[in-house]
Amino acid sequence: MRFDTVWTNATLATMAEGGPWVIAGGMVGAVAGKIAYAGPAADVSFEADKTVDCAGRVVTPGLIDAHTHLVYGGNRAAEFERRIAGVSYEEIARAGGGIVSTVAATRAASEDELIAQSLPRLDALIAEGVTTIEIKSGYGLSLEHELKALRAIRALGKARDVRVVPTFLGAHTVPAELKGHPGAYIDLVCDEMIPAVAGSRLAVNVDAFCEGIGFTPAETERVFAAARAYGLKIKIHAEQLSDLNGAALAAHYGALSADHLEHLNADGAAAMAKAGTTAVLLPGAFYFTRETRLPPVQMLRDAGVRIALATDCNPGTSPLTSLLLAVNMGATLFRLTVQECLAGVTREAAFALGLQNEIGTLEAGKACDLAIWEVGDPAELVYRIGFNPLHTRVRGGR
Ligand code: DI6
Ligand code: FE
Repeated sequence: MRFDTVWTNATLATMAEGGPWVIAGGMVGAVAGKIAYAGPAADVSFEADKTVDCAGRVVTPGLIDAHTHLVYGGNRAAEFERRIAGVSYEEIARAGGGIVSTVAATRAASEDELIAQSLPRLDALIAEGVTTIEIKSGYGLSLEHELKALRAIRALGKARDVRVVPTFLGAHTVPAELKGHPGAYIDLVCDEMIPAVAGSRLAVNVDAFCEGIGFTPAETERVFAAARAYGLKIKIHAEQLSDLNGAALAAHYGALSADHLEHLNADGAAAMAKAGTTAVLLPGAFYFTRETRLPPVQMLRDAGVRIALATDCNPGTSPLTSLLLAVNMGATLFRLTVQECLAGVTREAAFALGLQNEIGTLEAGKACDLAIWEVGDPAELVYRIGFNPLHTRVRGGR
């Protein structure tokens, strides 16, 4: 075989379904930015323009953060101080703080300021081997400011060598100017924002916060119907604080993923399995809000639902810019296995974004997005806390 670049002497965690967990003495060969071969080195003879000796290091697919709200203005450190003194997230939200205060700061920021404030967060994730990131809007909540945030999201993908998957989350909360009129705001989301977002191709997915402090299932369904009409894919924030059967609703609309899910019931899990909707679990939000109700991991496994892990990077409930810490929390807090945790930020995260044919495993035909780690055993990536063993990040074969 002939490769542009080959990485030899690697310990591969290919994350391929049904494949071996670890291949010692492995190699990855790339042609034109894609993986042409990943597997035991002994099986192939090759020529390559460039050969990189991995010296036994672990090589995984580039990491995928499948749920973030990375683009926002300001921060909520002051609110955090009130919360640790005992005021609840829901109390703060109902009193006009919470998401709404980030909306004010996001509206006040120019597009360039939003980009500048968001880049350090993106860089922190990239420094840990993230090669694909989903980023949601949802702190603009008007046509003008949602489009501004989506343009900032697109600009981040140009400013750095990373694949950015943009999601429109207009239905995050009702903006202050329409307080008490959720129906009128949903009209705006469905009749003005979704057509504009789809027309400008600024987002590929539509998400909604289906919750007591967010939108009802009926309102959420209107958003999904509009998304479907405009050819946008669907995601949902569901069952985070209460069980409104949001995951089942989203599954009914063929959603890529349902996210959070602490309060998911068995019917919801069955509906997700049937629709192929991936569960995205967010241990950073669980931890930061001091939630005690665990997501029903065993129920998801039994139902055959794919489980992804993500940071949920957002200023209110998960100011987390370490996907490796989310991975560690997936194991320590949610009792996912080491293999489930690593699959959750690679293969299963790709499914959560509908990109399973392009990224997420080390298999021929996928993008050559790699993370090369200064560890000898992939379990070390899950085990450590607050340590970044990334050696090299490869995106598109470079
Ligand atoms: N669920 C969350 O955890 C975040 N958004 C959402 O829909 C919180 C957003 C915030 O508090 O700013
Ligand atoms: Fe979220």
